[in-house]
Amino acid sequence: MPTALITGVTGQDGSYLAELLLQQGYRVVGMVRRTSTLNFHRIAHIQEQLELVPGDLSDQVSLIHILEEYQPEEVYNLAAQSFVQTSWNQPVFTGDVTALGVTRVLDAIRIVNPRIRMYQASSSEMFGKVVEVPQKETTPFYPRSPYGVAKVYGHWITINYRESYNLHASSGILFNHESPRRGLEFVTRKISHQAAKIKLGLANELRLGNLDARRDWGFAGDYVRAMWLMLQRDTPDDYVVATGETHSVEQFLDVAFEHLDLDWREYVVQDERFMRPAEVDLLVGDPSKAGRDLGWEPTVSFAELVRMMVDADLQLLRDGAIAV
Ligand code: NAP
Ligand code: F7E
Repeated sequence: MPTALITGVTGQDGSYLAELLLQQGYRVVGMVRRTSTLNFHRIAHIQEQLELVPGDLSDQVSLIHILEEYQPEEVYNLAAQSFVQTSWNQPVFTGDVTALGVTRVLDAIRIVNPRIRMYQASSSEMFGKVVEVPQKETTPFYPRSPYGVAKVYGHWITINYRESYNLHASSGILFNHESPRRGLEFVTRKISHQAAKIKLGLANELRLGNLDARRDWGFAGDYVRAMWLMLQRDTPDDYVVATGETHSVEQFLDVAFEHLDLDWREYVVQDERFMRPAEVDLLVGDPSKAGRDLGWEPTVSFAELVRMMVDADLQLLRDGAIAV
């Protein structure tokens, strides 16, 4: 039975990837950081099948110890300070975890067992102020936030360790991917959750920033499959993972509110607090390399994704569960 280590197992992607690896027969070790309140809600349904181990991307020693103790064949580095807006408030912390954290993981692999295969969670935010449409693996980066800059560092240090030490390290340049497990601060979940509250009479407005931003939004459950496929290849490489379609925040609102027989224009209030110091206006990926080499393709359309999220939030609220 192969062993996989997931950093960021309590996050959106970590939970879907853990499910996938368990289905594939892996022993799944999840690294979790110590928090004063438990935050295992996304993995509660599979917690019994996981081995959770304390560690932190800012703590090199913890990474080395985990690799020595569990001897994984595969490491999926999903942990990061992943919220773009917060990266302006905490730029140094974001750099430490999201950028240098990658070096710590790579170096732990180099020291403990350089045969371990590693996945790095790169991001379409690296393209930022895009210089080419659609964006592909060869498109130059122009990050527009401390988060984007940190991810560019993580991307290049992964390539550097691959070339310097011959590590089997691959980066997935993943475009935005969402699900009912998305954090409430991201725009898609913020919309689906607040729209559901409005429908149920629990709220009467939705405060948002820039409605014109366009993103290539896919379903997280599809995207974790691409991560796994990358590590099954003989040769490590980098892949864009995207749907190839772009939609604006306004179009997301259209589908979400229409699904609830509501008109978002009656509820949405534009709020300066949610505008960013520098915006990424348009992202759309070209996933043809992932299709060709990995046989990967998305299975959930934009409209299906929006409706899935709205339905899940309606259910959550009707059940009286606390949204997290
Ligand atoms: P997420 O829901 O924010 O999860 C982030 C995970 O990282 C959480 O488990 C978090 O733990 C953990 N973490 C944060 N700081 C840590 C630290 N110092 N040490 C150890 N763990 C730490 O993010 P996601 O959406 O699943 O994304 C997964 C990865 O893909 C991230 O690296 C993200 O930047 C990247 N990415 C995401 C997207 C997307 O659209 N979702 C697209 C491209 C790339 P806590 O639960 O304790 O906070
Ligand atoms: O913003 C606009 C906002 O925070 C999307 C992360 O997973 O994907 C994610 O980063 C767009 C931006 O995601 C609000 O200005 C308008 O243009 O949902 P988001 P993101 O910044 O694209 C990438 C690929 C990652 O790698 C990241 O880890 O929506 N927007 N009004 C708003 N955004 C938020 N959050 N809140 C608003 O009220």
